[in-house]
Amino acid sequence: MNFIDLRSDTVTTPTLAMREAMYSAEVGDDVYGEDPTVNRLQDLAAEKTGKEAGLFVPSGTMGNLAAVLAHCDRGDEVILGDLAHTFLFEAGGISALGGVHSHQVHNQTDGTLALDDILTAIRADDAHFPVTRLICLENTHNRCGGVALSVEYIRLVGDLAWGRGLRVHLDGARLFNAAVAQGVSAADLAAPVDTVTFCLSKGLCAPVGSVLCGSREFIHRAHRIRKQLGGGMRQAGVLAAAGIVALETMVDRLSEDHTRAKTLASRLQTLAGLVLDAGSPYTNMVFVSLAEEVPMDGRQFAAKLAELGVKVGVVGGRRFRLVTHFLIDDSAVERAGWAFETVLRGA
Ligand code: TLP
Repeated sequence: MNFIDLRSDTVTTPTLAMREAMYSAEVGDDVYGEDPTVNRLQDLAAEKTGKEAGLFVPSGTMGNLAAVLAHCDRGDEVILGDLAHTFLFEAGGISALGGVHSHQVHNQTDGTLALDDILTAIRADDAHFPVTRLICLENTHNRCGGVALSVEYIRLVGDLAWGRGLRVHLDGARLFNAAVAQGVSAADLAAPVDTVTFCLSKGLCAPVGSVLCGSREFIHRAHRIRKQLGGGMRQAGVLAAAGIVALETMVDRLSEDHTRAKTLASRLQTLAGLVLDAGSPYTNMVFVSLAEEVPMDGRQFAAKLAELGVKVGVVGGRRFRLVTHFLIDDSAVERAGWAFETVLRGA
């Protein structure tokens, strides 16, 4: 069956232009720093985020991990949201591999951390406490519905941190969705932070990879950590070539995914038995739950949808995440709406 896969934008596949670029990519050994295509991608990523340098890494998880490890020593503390991807879904890597202590602050529904909560979380200089070193933000915020953080808010956090000698890392897995949704540049969103990771392999459709960007000195440190993590790649130019096409041609079209998410949400909102999250969607994610009267749990409902050719993410007992992306066109949105209606009718 030809599935309509709304589980994530990670399911996108490389475009024809990417495959052609991969085929003809000039490559070298990147562990020697000699892959010209990787170097070009890193320079382009740095330019797009307004930072001095970039480091190509295999995944967003490794980008965030390398960033936290490069910012912090063992026993240092990072302040991050209790719904942050780095806290929830990165296998505890910052503590398992870096000995970094996480201090979770309540994530507001708009993806922010309240400034007062951050201030309260910053440790005093006392031998009983770990040393607060870093604040992590996420943009767009995955578990807060794909909401985008504004330049103004990120600047407030940056000012707060820098005034106290702390650093800020931004998990910008979907940084370009945040930029396109708000009509600002990725560099605007990254200006108030020290470092940023963004992913090439989500809405931008590249097959593999993320880029960690920051100062030249920081990236030099992160480069050694990437090696420690086993992330040194050799002729990685075949992957970086797709990443360059992603950055050059796939950013502006993200607005189409945002529009289709709105269309899908409007359609689902008309169906009795579904409750849309307040405000959803902000970007390319629709969060919707089964109403109490529907006599099925999320997994059973999702299995019925799959029988009709539609895959969705189940996030919690009765809640779904539907992510629009390059492979979801207008007819896919239509068919997804039809599938929800059909399963509800049979429930
Ligand atoms: N998110 C994936 C899954 O892990 C849930 C998804 O389908 O959304 N930061 C954020 C905000 C992310 O959403 C993700 C991936 C990552 C980091 C990690 O990226 P990868 O999967 O490349 O390690």
